[in-house]
Amino acid sequence: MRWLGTSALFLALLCGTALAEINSATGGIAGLNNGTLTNGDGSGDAQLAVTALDLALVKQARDLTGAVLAAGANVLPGQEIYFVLYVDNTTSFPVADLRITDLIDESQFTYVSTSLEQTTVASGSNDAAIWAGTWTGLTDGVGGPDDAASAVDTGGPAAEDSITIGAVPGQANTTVNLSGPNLRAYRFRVTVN
Ligand SMILES: [Ca+2]
Ligand SMILES: [Ca+2]
Repeated sequence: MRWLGTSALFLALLCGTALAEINSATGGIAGLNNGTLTNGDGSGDAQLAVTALDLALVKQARDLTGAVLAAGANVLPGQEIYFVLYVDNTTSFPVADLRITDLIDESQFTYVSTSLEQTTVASGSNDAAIWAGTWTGLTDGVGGPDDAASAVDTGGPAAEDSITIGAVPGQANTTVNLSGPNLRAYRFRVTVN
């Protein structure tokens, strides 16, 4: 028996600043008209400071029924669980070039091949509503003209361990944009080692 508390700590660490570079989401607000750039000489009617939209990335562990697993929940070797990653664009602006990277700790989990999926639901959707979304399959393969996500084996045990979504350098998929207000969720399955 394994305590998911170990995994939950792992998740928390992944979302912390120490390891933010391996589990992070970024996106820009598209379509802002910078008058300065439009006129090219600084005489435009507006000069906008464009800052990246601060998107919170949430990572959850769930059982196969979609129930969110709390820290301290028991999981058993051989049991399959889901990891869900989602970002909620609460604004009315589209987010352009969303990128997410998630590295699987292969000492604890083994990726289940071809289990990547995505859904888009209304901003503010709760855990149940996210799970009830219409999930569309994504391939493990990398790059256009494939789809928006991939899973790659970068070493260690012979299973995929690097999950990327969007145009992440080095494991680039098609560019991901997210209109607002919408919540985009991705999920994949792993087996507990
Ligand atoms: Ca793919
Ligand atoms: Ca591997």
